Amino acid sequence: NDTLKVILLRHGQSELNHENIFCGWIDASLTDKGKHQARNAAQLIQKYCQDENVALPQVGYTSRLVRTQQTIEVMLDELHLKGSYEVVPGIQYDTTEKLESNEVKVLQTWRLNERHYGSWQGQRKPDILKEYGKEQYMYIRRDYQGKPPKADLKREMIQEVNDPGSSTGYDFKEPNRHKKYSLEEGFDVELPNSESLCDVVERLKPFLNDVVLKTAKEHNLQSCLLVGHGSSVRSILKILQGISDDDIKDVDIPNATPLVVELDKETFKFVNRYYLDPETANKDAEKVRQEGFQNNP
Ligand code: DG2
Repeated sequence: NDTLKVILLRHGQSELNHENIFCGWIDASLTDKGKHQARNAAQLIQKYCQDENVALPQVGYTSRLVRTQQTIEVMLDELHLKGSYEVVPGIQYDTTEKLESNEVKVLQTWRLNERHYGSWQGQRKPDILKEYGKEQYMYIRRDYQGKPPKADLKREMIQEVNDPGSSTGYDFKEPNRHKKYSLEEGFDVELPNSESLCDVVERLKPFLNDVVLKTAKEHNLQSCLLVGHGSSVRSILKILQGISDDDIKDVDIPNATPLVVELDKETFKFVNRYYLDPETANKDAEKVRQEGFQNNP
């Protein structure tokens, strides 16, 4: 088996996905449906690995947002695997570190976070569509260079994590209660307060090369699992498959639907890409595209 299987997944449905609200860096939890989707994704991956005679991922990656972390936790539970979790604040990571055979190493990085949706975060998609009009709405949502207006950085970066049940994850009354990104702040780059897809590609590229692919090569891995968001999964696809700035506009990623990218093990050249459940994936991708255009989520 001469290809590396990079298994990509967007997290399961979040509370804000359910409410049709732009989420970005807001720390929304998974809904029950989202957890169920994660279990289903784990089963699909297990079946695929058995059928293809590929080892299950020994290394997984998530963003620093709770919806990807919950997704991988539920998946590992479904697969009866133990996870060991570590935050990687920059791109310096010792890829030679030993992997334990009885557990999955899960590395968490802000570079896999959703695109920072600036001032659109926390706003209902139909309201933004009404305010900006169809053309601007789709330009900012899907054009490679489309960028929402900046958010108030003080409010965006300081997140309240003591109340996982709150749908926004913010505490506007006591904004200093918890600094979620204190590890990363001042580490190597300034954290964003609004991003285009192009910005996400730029922040992801070094992590993909220096950590994800290097680790795969170092340990001769057959597979790895990346759990990200709509925009971070699109960015990874763009980078690994070499999709053009123009064509990436038409790619939409549904929740918790495993997408495999096969790369040549030596050169990391793109070989193939496919969804494990293409029928559901295509149907759900179209729904993602239409978000905002109907009033009900
Ligand atoms: C969605 C993507 O990201 O929204 O930020 O609301 O993957 O974290 O649920 P995710 C958000 P669209 O760009 O698809 O509108």
